[in-house]
Amino acid sequence: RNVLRQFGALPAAGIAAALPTFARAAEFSLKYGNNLPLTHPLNVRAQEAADRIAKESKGRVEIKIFPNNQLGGDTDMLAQVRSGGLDFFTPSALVIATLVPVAAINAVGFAFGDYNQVWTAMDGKVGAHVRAAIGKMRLYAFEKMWDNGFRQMTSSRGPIATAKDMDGLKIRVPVSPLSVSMFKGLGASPAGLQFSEVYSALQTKIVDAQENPLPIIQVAKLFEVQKNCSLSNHIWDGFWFIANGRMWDSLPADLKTIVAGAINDAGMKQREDIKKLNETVQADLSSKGLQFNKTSPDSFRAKLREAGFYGEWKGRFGDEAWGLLESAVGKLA
Ligand code: X2X
Repeated sequence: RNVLRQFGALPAAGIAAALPTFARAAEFSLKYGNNLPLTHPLNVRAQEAADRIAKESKGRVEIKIFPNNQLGGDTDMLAQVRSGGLDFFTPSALVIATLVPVAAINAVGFAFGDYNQVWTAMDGKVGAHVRAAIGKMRLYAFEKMWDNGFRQMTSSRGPIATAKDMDGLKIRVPVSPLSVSMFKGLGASPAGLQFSEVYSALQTKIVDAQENPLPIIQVAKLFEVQKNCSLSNHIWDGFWFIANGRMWDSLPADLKTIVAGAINDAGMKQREDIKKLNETVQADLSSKGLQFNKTSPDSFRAKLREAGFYGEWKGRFGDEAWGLLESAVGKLA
């Protein structure tokens, strides 16, 4: 991993003499892992950030990206970024919530009406509350959250128009207590699976359905193994760009400024990419055979209320976080 850090106890001249090629390696050689295909805007913008960081740090910081679950699924990467085996990771809010429960606050069903509400909350007090909680786990969360998107449901069983159509539906959800609870509340049979397993689980009909934002359905080619897409906008989901806390603390201040500046700027551009994609992705997926339908969100909300979903999660997140969310989106339960 970091050659100079490993040999930090040796006299510098000794290293240069013994290991001339290593001496030219970056001072901080860092690994970033994520769960998305290389073509997703998250990877495109992360590579730009890595290039900018290499340039601005004059080669002192090198970030190598491992996309598409190359280093294991989300659960593995979360463990690795905690231990220091990985330096950076971008878990969805749903996924980091297995470690930092309040991080799922943005994923409360049907909370956000639009992106204005999303970024006001996540760049404001809701985001600050979550970042502080992530910090307590010895992880550093960069300020700007990256966009995953509004989650939509796809199925090979037919269109979902109202909550009734979800009865007993075998649907894959991320490994996240909130997702499982929400889809149980809607009357479905959710299975928590890592994203690395989704395509084959759909292909082999272990599950009939899944839910994800349209850009993911596109880049992960889920349209190949699904027939219908029901536009439900049931959860807004984003990625926290996080760093191992010990690594982050060990970076000199000037390098922290360079790294954070590049990553936060890239995140803002990535949000714009998703916004643009949102304008074209439905037409593209239609042309590939996915059949779209609108849904009746009121039927889902009513079912969730009836199931006690909002009351339960208000209790689990606590009054402070719930209050911050409601001040951004209005009364929820
Ligand atoms: O696993 C998913 O569904 C994904 C890609 O949206 C997340 O990272 C939560």
